[in-house]
Amino acid sequence: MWVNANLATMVADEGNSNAYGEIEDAALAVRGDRIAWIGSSADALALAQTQDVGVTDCGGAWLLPGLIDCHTHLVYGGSRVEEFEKRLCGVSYEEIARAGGGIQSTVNATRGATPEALLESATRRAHGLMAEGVTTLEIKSGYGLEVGTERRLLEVARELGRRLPVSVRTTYLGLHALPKEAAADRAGFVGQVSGPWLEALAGAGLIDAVDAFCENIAFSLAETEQFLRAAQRLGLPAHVHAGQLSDMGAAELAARFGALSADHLEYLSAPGATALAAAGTVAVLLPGAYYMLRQTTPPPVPLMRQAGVAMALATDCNPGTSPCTSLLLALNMGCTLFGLTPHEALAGVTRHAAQALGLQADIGTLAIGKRADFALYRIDRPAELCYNLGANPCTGVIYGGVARRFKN
Ligand code: DI6
Ligand code: FE
Repeated sequence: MWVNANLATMVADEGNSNAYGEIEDAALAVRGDRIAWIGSSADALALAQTQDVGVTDCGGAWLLPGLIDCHTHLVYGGSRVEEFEKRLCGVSYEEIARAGGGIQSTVNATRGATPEALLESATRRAHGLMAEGVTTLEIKSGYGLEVGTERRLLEVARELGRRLPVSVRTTYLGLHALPKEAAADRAGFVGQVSGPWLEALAGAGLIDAVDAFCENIAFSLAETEQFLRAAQRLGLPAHVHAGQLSDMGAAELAARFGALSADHLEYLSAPGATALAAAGTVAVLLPGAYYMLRQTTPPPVPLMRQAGVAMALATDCNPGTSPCTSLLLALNMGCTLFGLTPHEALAGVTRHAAQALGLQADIGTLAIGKRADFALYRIDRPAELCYNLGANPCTGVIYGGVARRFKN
């Protein structure tokens, strides 16, 4: 029993009078790995008199659902600090990518890395996220671009979920970039990704979903569709990197396949937004990449609001465009750069992030029956999680009902 807390349940309130689902002076009881009861602290203490329960005083902290980072490329080799320097000397992201730098340089470093080294660096990044209250993490492959290395990345991601108190969802980002050895045979590469490689990785139980980078510097609509169709035949849900640098209609394609999410969306038309809303596809906004690339066209948040698109926020943690291991920083940037309200931003790392992973029945809000993943913060009100710039007020993390870190 966790008493003397202020709850932000993040349960949707259409009337918006209590946008965070706030319950002050509240308590929450856990049985096994589930939330069993939510009520007032006074009722909880009375209940505790009659039953044999362990009581923990939260000291007036705010208690939120464990945060969910629903878009990361956490497992990779090497670093791209040199490219960062180049970009600041005036070379654009597209120019670097076309000259064989960018993603390809991380692919080389990743292919050369041992599983132990990949696990070690990914663990450090995961610890950064977890320190802020993240209890669920999506991890994409995509820096192998051949089946052996892609498998290694997915295995490392699964291993991370076994070793750390964090739930990991894996995504096979089969179409991320065309590797240099396939430069003369795009169709052959897309065929392998969509055929034998997908089947082998899915058969090994390594994939929860697939993803493709649909963009003029990456893969076309037709190529993306070929991959999504193959995934659909295997019953795998999809995410799509859509509208990061241009609007090619990737959002509409994602919606047509009933994708869990379409991600980035700096470039999105009104019909695209309508299609996402109708399909229940979540828009995952990634302000870290927008900021690092110094982009100037933010995603059309008012359009998405009007269309009724659910919006999530994530770090996009990757070495090239978002070396970010702070979901709290993404909250702040979602508000300051994209104009999200603090409530929208927080829903974006809880309820809507859960939906972006297809896990809304299990996590993302504080409600009876949901997994007992939650985080405690020393703050005065929920919006403070968006307001702070670089502070970490997280004082406790409870994962599956077990306190992994707690100080009251
Ligand atoms: N969009 C991105 O921002 C990252 N991948 C993607 O599809 C960039 C990945 C990289 O530059 O290493
Ligand atoms: Fe990404």
